Order: sequence, then C-alpha cells, then structure tokens
Amino acid sequence: MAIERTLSIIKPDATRRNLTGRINAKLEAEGLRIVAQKRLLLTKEQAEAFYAVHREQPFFVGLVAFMTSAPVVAQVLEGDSAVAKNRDIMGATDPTKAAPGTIRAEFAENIEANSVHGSDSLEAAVQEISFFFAGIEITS
Ligand code: 3AN
Repeated sequence: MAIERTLSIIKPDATRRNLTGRINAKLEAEGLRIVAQKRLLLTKEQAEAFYAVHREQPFFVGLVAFMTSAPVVAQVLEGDSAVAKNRDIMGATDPTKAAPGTIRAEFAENIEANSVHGSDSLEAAVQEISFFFAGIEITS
C-alpha cells in the first residue's frame, strides 16, 4: 500500500453541531493522520471554484449556499491508501445508503448536508489540497 494524502472537509452542518472532534476521532482511529488543518468561512466565489465540476448540476446553487452557511474545517489526511480509506470511512453520498458506522450514516442530515467531503481520486486530491494549502503548511 502506498502512503497518500487526501483532502477532507468537515462541512457546515457538522461544524454547526460541534462534531469536528467526533468526526476526526473516527478518521484517526482508522490510521489517518491530520497533517494540515484550517477552519474558515468560505466565500461564495471560493465555494463555486471548489465545486466547479458540479456547476451544471441542479443542486449547485444550493450546494454553494450550504457550503457558505457556516465555517468548514479543511484538512489534509495522510496514510496508507488515504484517498480510498477516507471515502470508506465517510460512507455513501446519500446517508440513507451509507454503511452503518460510517461518518455519513452516523452524522449526515441529508444528501446535501452530509457532514464531510473527501477527494475521490489521487488526481483530485492533489488539486484540492493545493486549493486550500501551501506546501509549507503541511507537515507529517
Ligand atoms: P461526494 O461528496 O460523495 O464525492 P459528489 O462529489 O457527487 O459526492 O457531490 C458533491 C457534493 O454535492 C456532495 N457531498 C453533496 O453535498 C452534494 N450533492 C451531491 N448530490 C446531491 C444531490 N442529489 N442533491 C443535493 N446535493 C447533492
């Protein structure tokens, strides 16, 4: 297995309910290390840029409004197969379909307010990490 880095975001529904620590306890318990972290309130422009691949989706406007409605915690996770492992721990996008014990099964409110984001490929991870962090801000 290769050591990878992936971008994780704790979304507004979760920061609002003070769930940052409980979510990160699950990630750390599975062996992922938080090697960079910042809490920020995204602007509309930043949220639109981050989710640009979804620009044509019917849920885009609502997604941007949701992602700017309260602070998020952006973080870099590092570990064996970190991209896939984080996605496994997160669970399916729709919490009604998420496996028991996953973050989304336990905490998500609905398919939009689903508590966490995780990069879906190594290529996306590289691009998404650089969206939030400079190399000097990441340390194992
Ligand atoms: P994931 O976050 O599981 O990779 P994506 O990339 O398909 O899911 O979608 C990005 C985000 O857009 C989701 N995390 C969710 O907040 C929102 N989203 C996806 N599908 C829907 C939908 N059908 N209705 C509302 N929001 C959605």
